[in-house]
Amino acid sequence: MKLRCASISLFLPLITLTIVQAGDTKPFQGRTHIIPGLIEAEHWDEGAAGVAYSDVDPENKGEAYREATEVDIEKRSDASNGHGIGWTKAGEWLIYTVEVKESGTYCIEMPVASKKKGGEFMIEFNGKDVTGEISVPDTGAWTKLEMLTHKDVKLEAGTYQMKVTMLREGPSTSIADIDYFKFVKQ
Ligand SMILES: [Ca+2]
Ligand SMILES: [Ca+2]
Ligand SMILES: [Ca+2]
Repeated sequence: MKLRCASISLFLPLITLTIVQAGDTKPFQGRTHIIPGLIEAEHWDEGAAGVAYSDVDPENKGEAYREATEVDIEKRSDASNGHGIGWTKAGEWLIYTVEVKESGTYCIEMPVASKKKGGEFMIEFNGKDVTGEISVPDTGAWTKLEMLTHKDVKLEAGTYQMKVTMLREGPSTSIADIDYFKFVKQ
C-alpha cells in the first residue's frame, strides 16, 4: 500500500517585520554617544514611537525634559543630569546611537532604583545581545539609587544602535528607574 503525501499546499503566512533602520533615528541633540563613556538614560535617540523607542502608555508620566514623548522621564536631584527614566514596563525599549572608540571588554555601571526587587532588562548592539538578562535588585526605595554593574561585555569598535529592552517586571511592578549607562574598559 502506497501512502501518498497529503497534497495540501502549505503557505507560510507572510510576516511583516518592523526593522529598525539605522537612518530612522538621530542621536539626541546630534551628539553620538561615545564608548568608553557615560550615556544618560534620558538621552535616547530622537525619532518617532516604534522607531526610536517604544513605551506601553502614551503619556510621559514624568517630566517634560525633552520634546513630547511617550517615554516616562523622571526628574530627580540625585541623578546625573538631574533626570533618569522611570515607570518602566515589560516590552518597552529605547535606542541610542553609539560609537565604540576602542574594541575591548567593558563593565557597565548603571545607577538604578527600585522599591522591592526590580525586573530584568537586556542590552543589544545592532541586534546582538551583549549582556544577557540584567536583574535589578531592591534598593530600598524609588528615591534611592544604587550602582548596578554588569561585567564582561565585549564590544568591537564601530557605530551601533544600542537597544535597551525591558524584559519583565519584578515584585516592584516595574523594571527599574535608570539614571545612566556608563561603559568602562575592564
Ligand atoms: Ca509612558
Ligand atoms: Ca514607561
Ligand atoms: Ca541621567
